[in-house]
Amino acid sequence: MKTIDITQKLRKEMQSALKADRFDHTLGVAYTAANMASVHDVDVQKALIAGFLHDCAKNISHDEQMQICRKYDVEITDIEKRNPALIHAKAGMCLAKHKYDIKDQEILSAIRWHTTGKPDMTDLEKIIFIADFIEPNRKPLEHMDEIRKEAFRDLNLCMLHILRDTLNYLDHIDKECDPMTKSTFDYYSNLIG
Ligand code: DGI
Ligand code: FE
Ligand code: FE
Repeated sequence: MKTIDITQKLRKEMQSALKADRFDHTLGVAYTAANMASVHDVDVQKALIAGFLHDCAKNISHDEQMQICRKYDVEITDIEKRNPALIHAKAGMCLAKHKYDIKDQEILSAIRWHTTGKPDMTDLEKIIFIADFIEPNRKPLEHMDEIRKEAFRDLNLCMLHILRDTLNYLDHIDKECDPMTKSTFDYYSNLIG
């Protein structure tokens, strides 16, 4: 199948798998990621595919998301059990691989890490993480104008900015921070200095 057919097929599959507002968000992420990819010399088709699939498990119940992870031997941490909104990244990677037949490890990894990030990400991983935050349907958070500009200028600086705001936000709403979110922040903080 040609790449254009694959992306159109995934788009249709997401339209039926997701609720209307989540599908709108998904389109926003896919097209934002594609534009960022062309600016940062990353494969545009991979960015589109990862964008379309990044939240593919989002409208499945948390119980079923856990079962999907168990089925494919992907471990769920205690913090994920306490904060099940985190699990859709791992469940999404499983579905991308086994249901939507994605073999590209870089795409699978971008889906896997789109919620917490991780230290030393590839440009594609950073693009999906950032596009998820800045896509046009997102509520305009504080610093959004600046973060949107950074997304097209400096991926590492943009990662740091988003992670700093996310840690502050989690603290503000008294939610437990995943150790990986904190490690990702520390990594980009040290990198930029
Ligand atoms: O799936 P989206 O809504 O598009 O965005 P996302 O994949 O970034 O997931 C957002 C959810 O994940 C939201 O409920 C906040 C939560 N989240 C992200 N990082 C952390 C976190 N929740 C906790 N408890 N700790 C984190 O470090
Ligand atoms: Fe998500
Ligand atoms: Fe998302």
